[in-house]
Amino acid sequence: MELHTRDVVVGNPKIHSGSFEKHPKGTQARILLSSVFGPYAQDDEFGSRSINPMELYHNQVTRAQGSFSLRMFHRSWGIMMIQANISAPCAVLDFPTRDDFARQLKNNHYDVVGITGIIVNVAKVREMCRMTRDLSPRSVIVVGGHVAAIPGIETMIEADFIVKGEGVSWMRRYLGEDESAPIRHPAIVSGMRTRIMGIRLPERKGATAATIIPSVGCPMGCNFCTTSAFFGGKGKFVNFFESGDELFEVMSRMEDELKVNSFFVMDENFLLHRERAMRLLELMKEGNKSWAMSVFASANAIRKYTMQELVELGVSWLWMGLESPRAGYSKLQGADTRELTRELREHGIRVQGSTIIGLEHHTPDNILAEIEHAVSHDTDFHQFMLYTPVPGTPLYRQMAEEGRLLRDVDYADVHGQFKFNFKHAAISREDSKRFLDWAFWRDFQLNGPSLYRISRTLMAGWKRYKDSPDARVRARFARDMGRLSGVYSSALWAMERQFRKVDREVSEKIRALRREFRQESGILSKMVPALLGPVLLWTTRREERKLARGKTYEPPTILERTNWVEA
Ligand code: B12
Ligand code: SF4
Repeated sequence: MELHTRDVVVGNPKIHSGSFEKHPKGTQARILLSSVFGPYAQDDEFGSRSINPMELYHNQVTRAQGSFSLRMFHRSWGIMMIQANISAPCAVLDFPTRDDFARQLKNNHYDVVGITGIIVNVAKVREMCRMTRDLSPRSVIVVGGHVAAIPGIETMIEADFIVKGEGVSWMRRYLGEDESAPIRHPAIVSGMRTRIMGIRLPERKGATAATIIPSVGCPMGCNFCTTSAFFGGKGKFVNFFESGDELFEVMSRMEDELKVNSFFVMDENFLLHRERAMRLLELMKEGNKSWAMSVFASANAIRKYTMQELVELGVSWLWMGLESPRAGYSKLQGADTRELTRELREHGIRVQGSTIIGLEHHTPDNILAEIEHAVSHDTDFHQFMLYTPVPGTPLYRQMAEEGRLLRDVDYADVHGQFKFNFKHAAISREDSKRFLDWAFWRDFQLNGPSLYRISRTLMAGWKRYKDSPDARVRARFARDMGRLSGVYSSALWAMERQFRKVDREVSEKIRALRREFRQESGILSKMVPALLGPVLLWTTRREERKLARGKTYEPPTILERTNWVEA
C-alpha cells in the first residue's frame, strides 16, 4: 500500500476539484467528518511511522529529550471548524482505529463522508475511501486538508470531491448554506493527555489553553511553506476574523465556555497583522483581560512591536522561524534573531525556535556551524525540520523542473523528520538524517531540558513584572508563578538529580534556578519539592525505562455529534 511520488499519473484526473452541484438533501444531509485512522506511532503498510507520532512536541521539537519530552495530542481542528459552521447533522470522528471507522459506516447512514488528511496520510485516505465505497456505497466521499495538494491525487484515491484550500466555505456551499456567513468558532481545548517526566497532567477545566484560529494561510509565501501555498500562496490567506473586535468577541466567548485565560493562537503569522493585534490589545485593556497568548510570528513581524506591547498583549509563547541568516528569507530581513530571542526571554516570553536543516547553501563543511548558531539562540524549545519540497509548494515545482525530486520516496516519509526527498547539491540523503538528529541532540545537550528552560523564562518574567504598573500583566505572571512554582521547583529538584550523572554543568544550572524559585515563591511551594520532587524523580526514571522498551503513546478516539437526531 505504499504510495510513491512516481504513482502520480498527471493529466488523467478523475475529478476536478471545485466544480460541483450542491448535495440534493442540502442541510438535511448527514455528514461524517473523520481524521485518518491510527495507531500512528508505529510502522505500518498505511504510512504510519514510529518516527512520526501524532504528537507535536515529541514528533518535531523535544523528541531527543527522553522522559523530559513534552507529550500531548491536538484535535483535528480543520474538521471541528467545519462541523461548527454547518447546520446539517454532523459527526466528527477523531483518531479512530480502522475498526472504529468501519463501525461508524456500518451502524449509521451517512450521506457525506468527509476525510481529512495531510500528505503523509495519503495511503490511509485511500484506504478510507475504499472502505467507504465498500461499506457505505451511497455516501458521497469528500477529501480535504493538505493531502489534496498532491499533484494527481485524483488518480490515487476514489473520492467524489477533493477540496483544495479552505473547507468551511466549500462545505457550506455544498450544503446550500450561506458561505459568507460569519464564522462560528468551536470551543477547542488546545492539547490533551499531556505527559512529562512520566506523569500525565490532570485535565482540569480551564487549565489548558483554548485554541483560536483567526486565519489560515500566510501572505509571506516562503518557497517551502505548505500552509502558505495551500491557501493561495504569496500575498494571500483566508481571514476568519478580520478585526480585533471580532477576535476579542471570540476569545471572550471561549473564556466563558472553557473557563480559560490563555489561548493558543493558530495563525501562521499572528503579529504580521498589527492593526488587528493592537485593536485587540485596546479591548483587552478596556475589558481588564489578563490573557496569555501563544502565537506564531516571523522575526520581522515581531520587530513591529515594542517589548512592552508584546507583554501587554499577553504574548507568553512565541514560535519563530530561525532559518539561517544566509538563506535570505524576507521574514528575517534585518533581524538579529539571537539578540531578539534573548530580549524576549528576559521579558518572560518563552521562545520556540524553528530551524531548517539542509538548506540549499548547507554543506557538510558548514552545517555543523549553522546548527551551532541555531542552538546558540538558547530558545525554550527548538524545532528542527529538514528542508523539504512538499507537493503544492513553489519549492516542489522548482525541484520537479530541475529534476531533483527523488522519485522512489514514499509520501509517508515526506514529513521533514526522516530523510531528504530530493537531491541536495552537497548533502546525501543518509547524511540529512544524521545532521537532523545531531541538531536535536546538540540542542538538548547544550541547553538542557525544555522544562528547565521555560521555568527559567518564567522566573525572568516574574522578576521583571511582579511589580508592573499594569495590573493585568502583574496578574498574569502572578498566576503562572502561583500555579506553577511548586510544580516547577519539584520538577527542577528531580531534574537536577537526574542530570548529575549525565551532565554536571546542566545540573548546576538547574540547581541555581531552583534556588531562585525558593527565594521568590511562597511557603507552600518551598515545601512541595521535598515531597513531590522524589516522586517525579521516580516517575522520570520509570518513564526512561518504558521508553527504552519502545513505549509509544496514541491519542484517544473521540466522537462528537452536532444537530444530531437519530435516524
Ligand atoms: C495541529 C497540527 C498538527 C497536529 C495534528 C493534529 C491532528 N489531529 O491531525 C500534530 C501536532 C500532531 C501534527 C503532526 C504533524 N504534522 Co501537522 N500541523 C498542524 C498545524 C499546526 C495546524 C493544523 C490546523 O488545525 N490548522 C487550522 C485548520 C483550520 O486548517 P486545516 O487543518 O488546513 O483545515 C482547513 C482546510 O485544510 C480544509 N480541510 C481540512 N480538512 C478537511 C476535510 C474536508 C472534508 C474538507 C472539505 C476540507 C478540509 O478546511 C479547513 C478549514 O479551512 C498545521 C499548520 C497549519 N497552520 O495548518 C500543521 C501541518 C498540517 N502539519 C504538517 C506536518 C508535515 C505534520 C507532521 C508530518 C509533522 C512532523 N513531521 O513532525 C506530523 C504528522 C502526524 C501524523 N502522523 O499524521 C504540515 C502538512 C504538510 C502537508 N502538505 O501535508 C502542516 C501544514 C505544517 C507545515 N506547514 O508544514 N500536526
Ligand atoms: S513566514 Fe512562516 S508561515 Fe509564513 S510563509 Fe514563511 S514559513 Fe510560511
